[in-house]
Amino acid sequence: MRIGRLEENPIITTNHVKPSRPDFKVVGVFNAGVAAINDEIVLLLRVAEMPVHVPGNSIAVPVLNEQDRTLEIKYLNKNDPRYNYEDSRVVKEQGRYAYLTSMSHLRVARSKDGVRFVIDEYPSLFPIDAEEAWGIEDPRITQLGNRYYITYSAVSPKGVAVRLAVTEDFRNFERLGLILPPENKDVAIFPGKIEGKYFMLHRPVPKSIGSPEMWIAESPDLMHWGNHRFLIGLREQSWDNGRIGGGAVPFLTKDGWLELYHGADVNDRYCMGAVLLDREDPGKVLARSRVPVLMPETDYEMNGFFGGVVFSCGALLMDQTVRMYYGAADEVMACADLSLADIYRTF
Ligand code: MAN
Repeated sequence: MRIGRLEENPIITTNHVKPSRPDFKVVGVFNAGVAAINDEIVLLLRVAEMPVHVPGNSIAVPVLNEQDRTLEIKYLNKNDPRYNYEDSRVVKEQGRYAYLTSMSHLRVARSKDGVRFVIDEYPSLFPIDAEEAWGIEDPRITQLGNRYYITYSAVSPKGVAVRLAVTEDFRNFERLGLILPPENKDVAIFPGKIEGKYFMLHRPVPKSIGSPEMWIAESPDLMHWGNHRFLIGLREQSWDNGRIGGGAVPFLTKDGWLELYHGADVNDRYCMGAVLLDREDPGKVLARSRVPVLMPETDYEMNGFFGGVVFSCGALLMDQTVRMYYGAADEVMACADLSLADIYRTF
């Protein structure tokens, strides 16, 4: 097997995805969760959309109307001095997020070879209520028996919270509810109980004191989480000195749990790194990448909706190789095969 980025990259682009409504266009298909089911590889894609028709001098932002749960488009004046449009992902007002510029839903794509995907025509999970009014994002999929648990970011003016859903076939989904209040994201549940308990990685975003860093928590039932512990933090003068968070769902190797996490620097350049956690106590860190495992380099990683980003929500371990699916430049899906040996060399 050839190690490195797939030659077919990017494997899914916005042209491959049908908008959820005729007056919308797809601006990003990225940060997908991944699962192996029967003889197929399933990606649960984050699909970001924007209105097609935008009157001159304005920005159109899609939001879910909290009362009647229909989609509404708000028009903001580009010259309105209250708003700052410098970040393509968000509209800021006095330094805070006033709106997102796109709305995301989750959509299934299926493949026999893990490279060529057939994408569903319709959303699998679409924002449904006040806590999802600005969209749902960045799913991570954990298989437990024949059930696939999906954690995702529920974004609304109340903040970014974490919700849980479950499916057995990626056709019917059941929403189980909120597992972490705002602001938190980047949740990945470990694929199996450890010493009788479920574990998850999460990433709170402290507002007055502290930084966006990785924590770990335990649960008896996947819904109630406690015994929160700090896991790893930012490192000054490093590629991960801005914000870090869980990426792919951790998987077990003979050396312990391997987690591929994302780290951004203070200039919002997102790389992927690795952290090795103890098999019996995943709150114990055994090793961490000094240098990234993957950093934005190719054209599709450097240029796009938000350039300079590689961001994984899921990977599959195949013998000594890790097939990592990742969003590139917040716009397309890509894939890289990484050898365990190469990952360990970053420690
Ligand atoms: C960040 C980015 C965006 C995302 C918002 C809200 O700005 O990750 O892609 O839409 O947070 O979660």
